Amino acid sequence: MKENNAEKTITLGMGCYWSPEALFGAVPGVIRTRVGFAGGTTDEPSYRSMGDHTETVELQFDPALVSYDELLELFWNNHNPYNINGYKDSQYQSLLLYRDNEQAEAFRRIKSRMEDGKSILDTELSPFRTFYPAESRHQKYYLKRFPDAVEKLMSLYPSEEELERSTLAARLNGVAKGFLNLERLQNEMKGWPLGENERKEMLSLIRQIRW
Ligand code: MHO
Repeated sequence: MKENNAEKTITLGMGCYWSPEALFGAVPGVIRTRVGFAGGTTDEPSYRSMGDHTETVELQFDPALVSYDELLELFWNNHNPYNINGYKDSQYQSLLLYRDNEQAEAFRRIKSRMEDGKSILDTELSPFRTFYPAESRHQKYYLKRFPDAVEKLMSLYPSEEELERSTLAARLNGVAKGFLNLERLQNEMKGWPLGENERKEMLSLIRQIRW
C-alpha cells in the first residue's frame, strides 16, 4: 500500500512476538508490521542476547481505517498482561511504548476503559526510544512456514526488506496463522489504492499459492 502522511506507528509487547505480528497483520488498516526488541537499554540486542529489552511488534496503520481503540482491544484481548512468576521477565513484559502525547493519552484512556469494574491491567506504559528489528527468520514467522508462499511473494518483493514492508505479506502472515481467510483478504484488496494491473497481479499470486 502507498505511504501516507497520516500513517501512525505503535510498538507493543505481548509475549512471544510471532503471534502478535500475525494477529495485527490480519487487520484492515494495518499497513505493515515487523518484530524486534524495544523498551530496554542494551545496545544492539539480538534474539539470543536481548538484554533488558522486550519482544515487541511494531505496527504502521492508517488511523482513518483502524483506531487506537480497536488495536488496543486486540492487544488486551489476546495476551495475559500479568507476568506469572516473572516468566522470561522483561523479554515477555506486557508493554506499550508511546511516541507522543497523543499516544500516551490514548493508551491511558483505553487502559482505564478496559479496566472499568475489573482488575488493574499489569501493562507497562513507557516512552518509546529505539526499535531494534529482530533477525529476518523472526519476521513474518508463520508465513515463512510456507515456502511456496514466500517464493511467490519474492517475485513481487525481491528483497527481504521489501517483503518485510509489504502489506500483502503482513496479511498472508495472518492467513498462515489462521487469523484471516483468503476470501476476506481478497474482498479487502478491492479497496486498496493500487493500479488495476498491480491488483490483478497480487490477486493471481494469492490464488496460486500452495499452502
Ligand atoms: N520458541 C519459544 C518462543 C519464541 S518467541 C520468539 C517458545 O515457543 O517458547 O519468544
